[in-house]
Amino acid sequence: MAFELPKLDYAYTALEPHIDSITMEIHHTRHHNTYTTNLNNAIKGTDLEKKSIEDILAGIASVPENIRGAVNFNGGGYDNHCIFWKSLKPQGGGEPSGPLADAIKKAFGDFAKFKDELSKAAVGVQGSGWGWLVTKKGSGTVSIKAMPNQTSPRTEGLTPLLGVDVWEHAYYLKYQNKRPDYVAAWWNLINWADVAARFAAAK
Ligand code: MN3
Repeated sequence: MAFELPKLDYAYTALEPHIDSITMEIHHTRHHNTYTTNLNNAIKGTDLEKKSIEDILAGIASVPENIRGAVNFNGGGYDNHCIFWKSLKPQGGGEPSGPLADAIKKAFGDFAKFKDELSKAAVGVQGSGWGWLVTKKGSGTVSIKAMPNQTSPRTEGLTPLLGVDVWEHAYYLKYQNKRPDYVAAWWNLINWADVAARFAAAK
């Protein structure tokens, strides 16, 4: 079964003014679509066609060498963006509650410190990449991880919970080179129920 570009749960205009509609449309219909197409092309005719994206990325070391780079990049790009759209919603933001809030407090002291650290990690990515809140399956704990390009935290045995895309295609039309402003605005869109569900599933 080929991987499919997921439909968004909201309109391209729905995340205005924090993320503009043209950026949303191009990001989804072109960038995410291209990762999806190129992932499918890379795994065509291989056993990977029968695997989930989670298993493919977690097992990246055993992917045949001739397609490993393409699978790492496009598979990561496919999965990262699936998580990205789901983790956002119109009128999102605020703070999480429940076990996720407790884990964040335990790891960072309080929510403000966590927000500051994830923002710094994302803004500090050199070139293109992502800032992530991750967990290790079964641990019940969370941490921050900056990843280059489209490399998924799953390739390092981690489960991604919440990620901010800091490729220029994610913000340049509206924010130009002001990545910190984009990251600050992104916090207003977080769908914490979605992030908490991902954390609960990994516990
Ligand atoms: Mn992107």
